[in-house]
Amino acid sequence: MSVSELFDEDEWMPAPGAPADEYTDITAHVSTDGRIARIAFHRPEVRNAFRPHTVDELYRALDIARQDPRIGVVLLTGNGPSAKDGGWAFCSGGDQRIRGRDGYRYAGDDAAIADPGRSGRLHILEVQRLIRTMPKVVIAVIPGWAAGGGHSLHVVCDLSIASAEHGRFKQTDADVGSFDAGYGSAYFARQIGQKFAREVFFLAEEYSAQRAYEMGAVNRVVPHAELEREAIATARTILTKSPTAIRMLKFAFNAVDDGLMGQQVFAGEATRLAYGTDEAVEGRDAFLQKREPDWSPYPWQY
Ligand code: S0N
Repeated sequence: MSVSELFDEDEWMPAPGAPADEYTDITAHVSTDGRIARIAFHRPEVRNAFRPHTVDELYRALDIARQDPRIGVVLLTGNGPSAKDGGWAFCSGGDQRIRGRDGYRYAGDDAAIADPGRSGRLHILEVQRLIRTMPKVVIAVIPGWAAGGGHSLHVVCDLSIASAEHGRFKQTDADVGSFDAGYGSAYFARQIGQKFAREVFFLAEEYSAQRAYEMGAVNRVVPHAELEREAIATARTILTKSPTAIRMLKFAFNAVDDGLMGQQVFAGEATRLAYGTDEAVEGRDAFLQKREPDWSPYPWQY
């Protein structure tokens, strides 16, 4: 398998700033016109479970996409299928083989083991916050299992599109003694309602893509072979919209659940817009020119 069975080589090129061969646990591409990013877990033999190194790479690739002004949509997916058994996964959460008492150990990563400050980090939560606060639309493209922390990642993405045949959902946190007490659970309940969300966590049962759609947990269910084509088409529709309107809408949707952090992010965008007005320029110029500002051209509008 080069990248993934669903990967269309004609659509993608390696992401700038991070050549594909620099990554081991993920792949990162941009569309040939540079406007869509495709970032994928690349550990299909463990259902795309993430270890700390995976999370480091994921954060880096997402942050590169965040800073690229041409990119408006990020597709987050999982490569597959597994060469071992043909199974498909979006992501099965934290790699349980290297979980330690203090979080996640850097198994096999000598530099990190030598740096105690890096051990035991649960920095997948930093990835969740990056997805939440990046002014781009992030779409979870789910070709197989979304389980545990992988389920939480799809929850925090702006949209979710799942494979009809292989898309599977299961929140196993309580089976393995972990609990995503933030976006993965409380925000999930905002999406699908308290009863459904508690059922998903407390029973840890398996749900098909169709059932997840009926609960309101995914936006679209499409034939497996069509999954990435549909995701690209969805991204292209979003790219026809006003970038400013989309970013303000994303932060408006977030703000009500994100407390002061949500208000801060939204207000930062409002300030950026205000800086573009003559009124704000007058305030800046008055200070620099050591004079009183002249607000007379700017009425107290109602
Ligand atoms: C995904 C499941 C349901 C798939 O079942 P299936 O298809 O029967 O495949 P398996 O035979 O079970 O798996 C195939 C091979 O892959 C290995 N594997 C699968 N998942 C993992 C994993 N998470 N870690 C390590 N290995 C994994 C299998 O062992 C098997 O290997 P072989 O072939 O060698 O036997 C099923 O696999 C499953 O239930 N997986 C475990 C899901 C899980 O419990 N994940 C962890 C949940 N917790 C977290 O993710 C916490 C993450 C976190 O860091 C966090 C911290 C604080 C706050 C929030 C979070 C958060 O994000 O949640």
